[in-house]
Amino acid sequence: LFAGIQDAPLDPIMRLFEAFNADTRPGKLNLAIGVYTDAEGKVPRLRAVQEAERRWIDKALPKTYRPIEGTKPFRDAVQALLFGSGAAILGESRAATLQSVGGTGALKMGADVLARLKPGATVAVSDPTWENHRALFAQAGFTVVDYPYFSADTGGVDYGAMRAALERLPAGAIVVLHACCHNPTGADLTAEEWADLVPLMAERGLIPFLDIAYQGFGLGLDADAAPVRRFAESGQEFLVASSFSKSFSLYGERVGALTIVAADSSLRAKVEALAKRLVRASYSNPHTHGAAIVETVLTDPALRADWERELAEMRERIQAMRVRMADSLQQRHPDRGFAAIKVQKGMFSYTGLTPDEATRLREDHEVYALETGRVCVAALNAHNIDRVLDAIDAVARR
Ligand code: PLP
Ligand code: TYF
Repeated sequence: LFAGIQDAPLDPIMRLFEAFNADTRPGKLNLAIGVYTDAEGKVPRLRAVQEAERRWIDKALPKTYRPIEGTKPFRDAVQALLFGSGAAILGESRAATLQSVGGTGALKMGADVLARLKPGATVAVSDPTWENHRALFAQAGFTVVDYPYFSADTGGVDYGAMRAALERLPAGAIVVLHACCHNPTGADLTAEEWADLVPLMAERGLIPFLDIAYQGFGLGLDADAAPVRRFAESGQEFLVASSFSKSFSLYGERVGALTIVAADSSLRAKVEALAKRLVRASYSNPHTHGAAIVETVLTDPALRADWERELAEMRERIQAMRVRMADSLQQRHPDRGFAAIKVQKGMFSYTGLTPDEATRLREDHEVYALETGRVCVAALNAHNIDRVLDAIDAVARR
């Protein structure tokens, strides 16, 4: 039965994660995986999350099944977070939101819905992108191609090349777009570029699938969702995968949501029913605990305000690490383009380190980065940053 299975490697993030866990050196430091740690190097338990959990336990509610699509307060809160609390689309009933198994589950549910509607379509992802995008859409039966995105010369987006490639895609192709805090590069489109891209997608008949896994980590909760809001205002149909893993520091609880925006409410009802049928035959009902916590924090005004404050603290802490890293490395290696780290957004940066440099960083300095040169800036803090900067300096010197 199993003999015919072909060996295939785990994706590089998971491979390094396993190597890190097996590493017995006491000074090992993981900048390879996308997890936010606080000033003391710990994965935070957010204050508002802890309070919501206490309330949840005190209520001791029965643990019955949740609706397939999640509760209405949860879905409404997700839409308000995405579209803005006073957005016109909230009253149009043309957006369906379903609770998902993290952001990954939202992408997978969206891929399964699209596979029914556009079998065999092309899915275009940015070059580079989060490792799992390609595998996930390929597994759902799509042909995955990439579009140019990152410019190593500027540390930003090569929007001209990206636009030209999108114009060449066939109508009906699905285009995966990182709404903010691009993983792995940290390079985001500008507001002007989004203003150009949104109508282009409609003109070309392309299907936008926005991935927003880091809302609040770039410029702020509203500013980071600006691309989603622009698509909503354009009237076109699109999908959005939200993840709350990072913004609530609830990675293992697997809380996310898929939002499908249709042209009108009757089409919304059709696609929502399709998504629910697919979920029913896939895992039947979503989790209770994590989503109940997120729902409480988003809907209770005091907890909401405290969460927003703590999220802002996380964002500002990352930004402070970016400034220190960029300034120090730029000064020591003015020709290496390290200054872009300061402009890049979110948890990651493409540092421009070569695979060989990343290997020496791991072997000689116990610092794990991806071979692509991606580092998780959100894992730096005042205790480890000097050591990391000296290590990068040392490997870049040879
Ligand atoms: N999309 C992107 C761009 C990500 O970086 C991640 C997680 O790292 C996800 C989706 C998946 O998020 P989750 O852990 O909630 O499944
Ligand atoms: O891009 C990253 O580093 C991660 C991706 O169990 C990831 O956020 C997600 C889930 C997981 C391991 C890695």
